[in-house]
Amino acid sequence: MLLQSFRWFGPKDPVRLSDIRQAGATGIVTALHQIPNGEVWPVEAILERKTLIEEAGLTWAVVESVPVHEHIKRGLPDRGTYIENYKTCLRNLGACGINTVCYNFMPVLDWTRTDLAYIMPDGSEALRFDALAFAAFELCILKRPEAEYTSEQIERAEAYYHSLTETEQNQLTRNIIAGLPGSEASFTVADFQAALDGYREVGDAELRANLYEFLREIVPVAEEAGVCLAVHPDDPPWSLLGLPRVVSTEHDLRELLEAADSPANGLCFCTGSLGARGGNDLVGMVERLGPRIHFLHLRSVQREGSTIPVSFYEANHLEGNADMFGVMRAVVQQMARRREEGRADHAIPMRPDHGHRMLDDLTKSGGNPGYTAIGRLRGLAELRGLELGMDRILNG
Ligand code: CS2
Ligand code: MN
Repeated sequence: MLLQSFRWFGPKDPVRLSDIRQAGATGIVTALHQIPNGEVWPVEAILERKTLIEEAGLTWAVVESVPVHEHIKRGLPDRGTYIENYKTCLRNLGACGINTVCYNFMPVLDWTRTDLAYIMPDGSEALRFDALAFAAFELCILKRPEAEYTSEQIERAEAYYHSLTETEQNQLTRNIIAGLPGSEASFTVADFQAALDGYREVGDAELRANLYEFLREIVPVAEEAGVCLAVHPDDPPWSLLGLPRVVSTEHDLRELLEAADSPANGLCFCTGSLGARGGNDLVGMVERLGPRIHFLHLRSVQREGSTIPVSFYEANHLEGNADMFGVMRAVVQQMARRREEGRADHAIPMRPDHGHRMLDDLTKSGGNPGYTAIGRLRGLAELRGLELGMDRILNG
């Protein structure tokens, strides 16, 4: 069965470990967010966090994430120091018995949404990416000189921008650049443009080369340390603001796996991120790439069009565009195959990723958008039921 997990942002997270235990998860997904990107995670700090989790009757299943320093992504001359620090982190985590490490390779921005409180017909709140709002940010707030839009798109974006109050314009900016939960950076508009400028010389080919070089460096260390790497896909899975993105499609994932062909070089299969791109065949991807999936993020999005960039909102876990039944079938089959092969990692860690803000959580202030307790509890409960039914039907 899946190793049912919940993300926890550490002692400051308003969702407590005891809440997570009551939600029925046994695994914790967390990171030492207090340590700046690029620095080594000391063994003592790892053990301190691990003890906290175990004292609550849970296990630290996955590290999400050990962030990759921008100088590695940009391929700057001093990247060697950051790569060495990354290797030390992997060795330290492995020595503490933590065996799955998630990371992403998105330049500048981690996951991106324009609306963090999109009201659903049932009154709950979802996260949403609106392509028009994003264009308004790019054209009217950031005023990115090289932005590529047709004159009709520009007209619509400008009209949208002018329909917003000043508070709404500021909120849109904050939603995009102030850093969503789990992202390691937060910007002002001026810093943000400077961060984008850092990628002037880094296109698709360069970013791929930097990623594959990074993997060839760290995968042998991960193998030795007994750690499995799990790359999180781009969210949304297409280029934003002229930045390259190279972990968006099945082709990208295959190329990445081949760049360092070891079981330690694997995937965090996020159905929500990959599913925002209609061309990604989620079920087929689990069937074809399954042996290298080390971590699962299960959630669904509802797309509102078909041409990229498409608008979408985060749907309930069993609704929206993702064929969650088909994905779960392929996952349950993959785990059965692993048991037959005697693989130790047959219980794949899975978290319901995000959830809607609902019920009592609507009256609470603060908290991490997408990471309120009750919406994720609902997601986990639905996914757990789906898995149990699937497992009984397929495996008896
Ligand atoms: C997000 C990200 O969609 C997601 O899972 O919560 O923070 C994600 O965890 C990171 O990009 C992974 O490195
Ligand atoms: Mn995800």
